[in-house]
Amino acid sequence: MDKATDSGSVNAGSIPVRGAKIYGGTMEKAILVGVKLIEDENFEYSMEELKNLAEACNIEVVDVVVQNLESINKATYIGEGKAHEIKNIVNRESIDAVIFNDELTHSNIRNLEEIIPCKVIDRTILILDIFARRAKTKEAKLQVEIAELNYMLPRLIGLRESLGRQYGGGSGGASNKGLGEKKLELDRRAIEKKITFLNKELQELVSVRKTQRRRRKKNMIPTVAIVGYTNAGKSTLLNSIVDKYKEDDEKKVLEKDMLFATLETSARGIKFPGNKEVIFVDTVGFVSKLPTFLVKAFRSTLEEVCEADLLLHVVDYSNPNYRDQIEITRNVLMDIGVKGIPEILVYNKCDKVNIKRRIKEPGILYISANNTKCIDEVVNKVCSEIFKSYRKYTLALPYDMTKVEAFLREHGNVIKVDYDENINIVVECDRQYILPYENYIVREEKIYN
Ligand SMILES: Nc1nc2c(ncn2[C@@H]2O[C@H](COP(=O)(O)OP(=O)(O)OP(=O)(O)O)[C@@H](O)[C@H]2O)c(=O)[nH]1
Ligand SMILES: [Mg+2]
Repeated sequence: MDKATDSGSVNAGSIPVRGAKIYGGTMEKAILVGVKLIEDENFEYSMEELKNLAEACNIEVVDVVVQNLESINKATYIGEGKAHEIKNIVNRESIDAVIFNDELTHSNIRNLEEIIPCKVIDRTILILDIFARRAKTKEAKLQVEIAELNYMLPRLIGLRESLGRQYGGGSGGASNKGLGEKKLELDRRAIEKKITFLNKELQELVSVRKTQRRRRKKNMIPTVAIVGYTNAGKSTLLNSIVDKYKEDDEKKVLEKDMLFATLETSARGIKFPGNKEVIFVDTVGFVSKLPTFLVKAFRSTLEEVCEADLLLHVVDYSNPNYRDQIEITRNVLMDIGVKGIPEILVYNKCDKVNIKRRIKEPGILYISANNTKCIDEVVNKVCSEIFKSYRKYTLALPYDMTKVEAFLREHGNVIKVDYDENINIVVECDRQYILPYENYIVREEKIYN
């Protein structure tokens, strides 16, 4: 069977896209290139972030080239003159790669590589590369592979044009296709097939998690999704909560000072005092200009977020660009269809900030995720939001309803029981559990405001 038509045999590495797959063992030297458009206020920050992304790929940044433009040059992204300037630096400094702060089209890459004598890479490839390095579970690996193939698909079409010309085809209709063009057509079909195949495999994996979610929903255990920019401290916060409230020694999630430490969602069920059970879900972090097809590939993982009852939005308050990071996170959340879920903003890493010099905004939690005192504050706030429909009820039950006490112990926090002519129970719980016994309520009080 032709290799290219066998959906199982094509992998991202076999597709002729120059610049893709940059991860190797040795440290490479690179130049960063950015185009600053007039209205782009976040430009400096996005360049700094590009440097971090490069370093996460084991690349040494030797120089940074910036060009101010009114609009992007369609053929070469930067101006042609600038491309020649870069060529000189590449030759002088023995540069291995030039990295652009945006997603380049295939023809951009092709035109640039005609001038610049080294690899031309874009921001998307860097992000894909980091995701590929970090992916550990089968689910994460599948999602990254789907994203990589989706990145290649539109670029193949550009490649077909150039190869078609090269092999003498392209203009004479389907019957006169050049060899290169035919090969690429097969590659394109094979990639599409492979994407469908991988998506199916992914859905099977995801369905296990869906079943778990359904069970949780049935048991009405509320879910809190911990979301935010990469490296904000989401996993650290979850670990601190687990540390403090989990009786058994449940496995911790990975927390590390690197971009995209978390690529898979992990759920941890915690029972707070008073029989208040909550599932916390740690999620993949976001970054600016996160490629849409990558978000799409991770959609199934991120579905957990769409179904959460509350979002804990963790922010690295020590980062000067924390406001942009909030906005970027909210935009990605909107893209994946999150709407109408209440959000608690948690400004983290306050230990790194001289907080007295900043004005505290109301409604925001200022914490350090590794400080246990702060964890109580977070938990109180989460509980007051999640359990806001909880009330403190005093019931006077007849003696033929003794089973109710056991039921309420299971679903609520029984504070007191005494027996006179009735069974008198004081319990904190959700209204739904008390409804069958509402005729026996003698007092109802609010717990949270
Ligand atoms: N100084 C300080 N460091 C913190 C705090 N919270 C987290 N960190 C550190 O920040 C780094 C990133 O933390 P993680 O919890 O892995 O961040 P994350 O948001 O899960 O990151 P991704 O999984 O990449 O999205 C780690 O080195 C943590 O130790 C904090 O309150 N103060
Ligand atoms: Mg994490």
